[in-house]
Formats: sequence, structure tokens, C-alpha cells
Amino acid sequence: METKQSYIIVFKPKEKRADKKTDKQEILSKAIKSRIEFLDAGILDTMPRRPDTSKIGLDVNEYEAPILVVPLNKDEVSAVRRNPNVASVEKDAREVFALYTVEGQEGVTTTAETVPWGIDRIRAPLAWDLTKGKGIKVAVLDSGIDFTHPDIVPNYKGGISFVTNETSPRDFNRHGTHVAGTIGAAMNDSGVIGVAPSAYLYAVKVLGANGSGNWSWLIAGLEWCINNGIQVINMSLGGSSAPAALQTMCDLAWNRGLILVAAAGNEDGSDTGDTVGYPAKYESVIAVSNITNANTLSPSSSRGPKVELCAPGTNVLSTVPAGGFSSLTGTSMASPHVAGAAALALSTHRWAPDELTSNVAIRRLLALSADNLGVPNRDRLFGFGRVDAEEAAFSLSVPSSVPGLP
Ligand SMILES: [Ca+2]
Ligand SMILES: [Ca+2]
Repeated sequence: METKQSYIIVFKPKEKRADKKTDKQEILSKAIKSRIEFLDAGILDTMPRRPDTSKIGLDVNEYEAPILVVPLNKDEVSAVRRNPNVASVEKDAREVFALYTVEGQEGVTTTAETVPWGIDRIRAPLAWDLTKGKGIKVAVLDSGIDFTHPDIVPNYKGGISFVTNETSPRDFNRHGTHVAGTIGAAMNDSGVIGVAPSAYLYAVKVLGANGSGNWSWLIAGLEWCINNGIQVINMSLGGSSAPAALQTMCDLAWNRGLILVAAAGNEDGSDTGDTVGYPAKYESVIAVSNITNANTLSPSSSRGPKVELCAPGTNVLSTVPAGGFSSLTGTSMASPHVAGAAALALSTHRWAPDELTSNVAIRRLLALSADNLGVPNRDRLFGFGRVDAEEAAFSLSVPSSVPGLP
């Protein structure tokens, strides 16, 4: 039997299809002259097992993002590519990676509750009198979260896994738990404290135990966020290239009002080059670079014109599974500082008029309140500057436009 591989098919919007009447699953089975069994990505949480998309199809059923993930052989790929209803056919691949580089200090013990240096540096504690982010829904698209960790338990509100063979959103790596702790480790007299210590945390597992994931899992995870009332998405992950389908889904989430924050990548590069990866590079996503305790760019951080903000990402202390704590380094550790700041800003503005509470407004607030580093104004190392959680939370006005931002 000819080997099949998983492909991601994006269909043209229904009004632009040659065949406007026929459903996309139907269009596909006509094109390849066989039937494929599909699972609906939106009802996966009721399934006992995760789908293996090398064997079974996955239907991402969004009107603005009609996507199927299906196992196809070479002839079938050619047939689908020729179909006038189809916008793109791209190989799914396990090319999404957790973006931490240096192995930091493991097994750190905290004697009293500790405020990690990055939380202080972005001035989050100064916002806590006014808000701790309670009720703001933040999704960690990652390797899962250890929801039994004492610093996570108070804020964990649920999750889902899109990883084949890993039904539970529990973290079997440690990356996701570390990222979650930076966003929202609880204020509970022990362990550490996150940027938004009362934010609601959701584990959307799109990376397996080894820290890598398929593009299709990330796409399905984004759809879950759109349909489950998530307000802020943190993606401490990515790759150096990505299928167009990922942009389709990020853009849809942004257009539905979600704030998307992602690690710029750990590709270093020259200060004039562009090494920002995907999804960070999309216009719909806030790309975050990694600074050290000395407010310099980490040598390992990606840089480029799409870097929007920078945040502490070097020797970041946070939670790891089994009730532990570790220091890790990478843009993976920087991104959740910005996601947490977004949660605080959303929280303080929640009763304000729409022009202050939309994702567009919060994004502008984060950029304008950032503390400049490097040369004046936006640059390709630090973006608009180091995120300032206090100022973003307290700002009362948002300009009608910011150059370079939506
Ligand atoms: Ca704590
Ligand atoms: Ca600057």
C-alpha cells in the first residue's frame, strides 16, 4: 500500500469557491475518489483518544478558516492541488518547537514566596493593588500544564490535548508548566508569583512530552481558544517556516478579538538580520524577544523588524512539574511576561468603553507604555521596548493609531 502523509488543506472561502454548494469534505472525497473519516476538532474534548492525523482526518470547521487535515498519497495531493476550490495544500509536520535554549538551574528551592526578577522588572507588583488579573482567561498553547502544582492549582480552569497519544492536558515535559507559572503562579505564601497571579489558566496541549508538535495540533488549539472564550493566547513555540494555514487561523483569532503573544525564536543572528520565526512573525501576533537581567538582548534571541516587545527571558525562575521550580532561558520565558501584562491591562480596563478594551487597544497600550531600550523608538532588537505591566494597566487613553501596529 502506498504510504500516506498528513496534509493541511485550506479551502477558499465558500463565496469564492468554484463549487459554492458542496461541503469541503464532499469536495475532497470527489477529488481523491475515496472517502475519509473525519473528526470535528471542535468536539475533541469529548473523545476518549486524540486523533492520529496520519490515519484519520480532522475538520476545523470555521467559516473563515475552512481547513481539513488529512492523510493523502502523492497522487491524491496532486488531485487536491488541481481542485479550483482549494487555496493551499501543505504538508503537516512535527516542526513546532518549545523555544527554550539554555538548560537553566534545576531543582531550585524557594524558602519564602519569591518574586522572580522578571516579574519585578516589568513592574507587575505595582499593578497588583488594582488588579491581579482575576477572571481573565489566558490559554497556554504548549506541552500542557501540571495542574497539581500548588502554585497553579488556584488558577487552573481546564484544558485539552491535541497531541496524539496524550489524552491529558497535564504537562509531561515541563516547558508549559514553567510558562504558565510566569503568567499566573498564585499569590499563596509559597513558591513564586506570576505577572497576573489570579488570571485563569487554560492548558491547550499542542506539544508532546518531547517538546515538539505538529502544525495541525497548533491550528486545532487556536480554534479551541476561539470557541472557548479565551482572551489571551501565549505561544512560547514556533518554527522557522510554517504552513499558510497557521496564519489563516492566527488571523481569525485576532479578528475575533483575542490577543496573541508569541516567542520571537532563539535563532540569534545579526542585529540587522531577521530571524523571527512563526507564528511570532505574523501581523496578528505580538512577537517578543528575550532580554537579560542587564537589559541587554540575550545573544540567543531572534531579532528582526517584527519584534514588537521585549521581556525578561534569561534565567527565569518559575514552576515545573511535581511541585518544583527551575530557572530556564529562551524567548519562551519572555513571551509569558507579555501575556501576563496583557491580562492585567485587560482586567483594569474591563469596565471601560470598547475603544479601551479591544485587543487592538490593549496591543497599542502595551506598545506605547513599554520602556524603551537600545536606540530611541522601535527597533529590531527590543521592538517598542520592555513591557511595562504597571503602566499598561493604569493607562487611561489609547491613541487612535500606532505606526506599525494594526
Ligand atoms: Ca506562589
Ligand atoms: Ca528602542
